[in-house]
Amino acid sequence: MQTIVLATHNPGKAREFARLLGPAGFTVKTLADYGVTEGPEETGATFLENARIKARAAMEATGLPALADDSGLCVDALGGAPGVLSARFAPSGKRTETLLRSMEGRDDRKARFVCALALAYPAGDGYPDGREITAEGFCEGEIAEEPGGTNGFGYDPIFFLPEKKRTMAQLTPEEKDAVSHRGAAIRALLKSLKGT
Ligand code: ITT
Repeated sequence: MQTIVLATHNPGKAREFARLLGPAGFTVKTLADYGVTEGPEETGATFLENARIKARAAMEATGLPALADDSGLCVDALGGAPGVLSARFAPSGKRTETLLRSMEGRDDRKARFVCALALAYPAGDGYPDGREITAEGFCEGEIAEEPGGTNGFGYDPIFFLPEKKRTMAQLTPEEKDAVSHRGAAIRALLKSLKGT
């Protein structure tokens, strides 16, 4: 069993990682297990840059392989916003409402969830600076007219999946994992890990 620490303070993400990585043979620890309460500043311009910043900081703080996720919602009609600012563009508890308001009267409601993962290893095994494995996943959908469902977290209640005719928050956890950006990114990461 390989132990990895999840470089996230978001409990919604942590739940999804635990259920996706446990069966793949990982022992999953959290930053709280190591008393790390603060994340680094997310100064990257892309999801991938921010994931690498968070993974490296957690690996350095714990000495363990660390997996970070930087993710968000990109809305076509808003020029890709909120994008990397998804966690910061409005106060906590007001984000879905703020986004719905900025979509009022817009016909083009296309949007995608993006998830970038970075797994940073401590130095060793012939890698003096440590090594890093990255992966990305996407999920196409639309911004709903109003929130629906109580599963998941974050923007899930306003992310409508036309093929499922439901919002992400109306899917079961297993259904979300099968179609979500995070599920896709983890499957890609596990595939590259197998190849190393
Ligand atoms: P960490 O940096 O500690 O991991 P965070 O919540 O700050 O936690 P991000 O900077 O990656 O993480 O921001 C992601 C934002 O996108 C945040 O507002 C989430 O609620 C939202 N988001 C990401 N994945 C999502 C998902 O599967 N469903 C709904 N919203 C999601």
